[in-house]
Amino acid sequence: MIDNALIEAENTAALPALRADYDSLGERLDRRGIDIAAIKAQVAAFGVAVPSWGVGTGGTRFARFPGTGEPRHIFDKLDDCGVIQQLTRATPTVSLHIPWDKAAPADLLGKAGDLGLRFDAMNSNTFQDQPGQAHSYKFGSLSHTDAATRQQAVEHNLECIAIGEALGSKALTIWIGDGSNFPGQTHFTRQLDRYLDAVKQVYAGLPADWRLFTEHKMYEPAFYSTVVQDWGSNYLIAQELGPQALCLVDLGHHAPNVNIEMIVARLIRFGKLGGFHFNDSKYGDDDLDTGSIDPYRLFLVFNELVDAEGTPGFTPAHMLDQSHNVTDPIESLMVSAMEVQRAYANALLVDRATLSAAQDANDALSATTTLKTAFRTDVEPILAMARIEGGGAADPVATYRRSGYRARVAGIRPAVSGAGGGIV
Ligand code: LRH
Ligand code: MN
Ligand code: MN
Repeated sequence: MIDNALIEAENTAALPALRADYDSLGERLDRRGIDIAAIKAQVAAFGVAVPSWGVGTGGTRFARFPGTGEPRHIFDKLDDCGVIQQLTRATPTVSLHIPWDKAAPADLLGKAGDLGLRFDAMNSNTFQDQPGQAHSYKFGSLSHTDAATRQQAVEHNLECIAIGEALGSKALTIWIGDGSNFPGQTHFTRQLDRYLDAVKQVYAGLPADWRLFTEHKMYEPAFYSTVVQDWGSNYLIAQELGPQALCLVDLGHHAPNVNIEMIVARLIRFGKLGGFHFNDSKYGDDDLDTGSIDPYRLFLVFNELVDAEGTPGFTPAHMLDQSHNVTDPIESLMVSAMEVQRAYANALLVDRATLSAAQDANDALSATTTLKTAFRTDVEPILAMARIEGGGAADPVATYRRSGYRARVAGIRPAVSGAGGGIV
């Protein structure tokens, strides 16, 4: 972890300028009828889960170029997640991927407890074969033509639930790569029926207070058709499964130019929005840092979420899902978590009465300007003040760099080879 004395020293140096910026922003928001302290409290209470797989350097199917001090196993990963939370105070939970993160639950709980972390949704993995596995997922998992392969995938998901129960998790996210690469390779309907039959067996194993998130993705690794390819199929699946099944929206899993914020609004309207995998993309499932390409889109998603706040039973899960190839993953994840918080804070500033009136009066210009006014407000002083008051750092990346954490762990964690490709 980072030395708290360093955090305090850096914060003390930053505080006079930050206080002036915060007060000035407070005055300006006050003129708009907004209480800055209330926004700060909402930001402070907001958290986004770190994906355990995000703290290692990612890779593409062409190559992986590891950084120094790569985490060796889940306990190193949790250490890195602990640093992210310590400095940002925006990431109190970690989302695990099984079997990548398999370890004795008591050890995982003990480590997380030491770091002040808890566990968010569990993720199953039936898109890769594991050593010693009886049946291959080359031609699918939960939708495979072979019943024994489907059964193996069902049992893996049930095992993920069992591990999650021991860890205090309350949700399972299922993403499958099942699909086809050639027209005619699979029968669309029979393949979906097999998937539904298998996923119903997983659903039947859910504890009463758990949720099942099904995650859609348009393509990749299947390049002609994918079983759970879009939000429409995902919605129909969740509907058929039952009330504990909800749809997970990964921002990178849509066709180019798709109106994601409108999908979010639709899923909210029908009570089926389960949560998010935040990231950003330019072309496909690029897994780039959240808000790095299109921060306005992220804001528009949060505009829908804030609009729906207070709807009974509306508690979407917020998780990051990114792959870091050219940055220090800890830095990327810290900045991304803060981008998510920023989008939330900006969305809280939307003057909803003015927006509604403009919508009802068909005043398109005034409506869109109302959103832009909120989006353009620099909320950084609110985020920084919430961080400092929560025990985090005014400038997490600067403090992290000064701490020498990466060099320190590089001394303990052996260098790894980048030979071969990587998927995440
Ligand atoms: C699939 C996905 C899914 C997986 C993760 C590693 O592209 O978004 O969430 O679990 O990547
Ligand atoms: Mn995802
Ligand atoms: Mn993805």
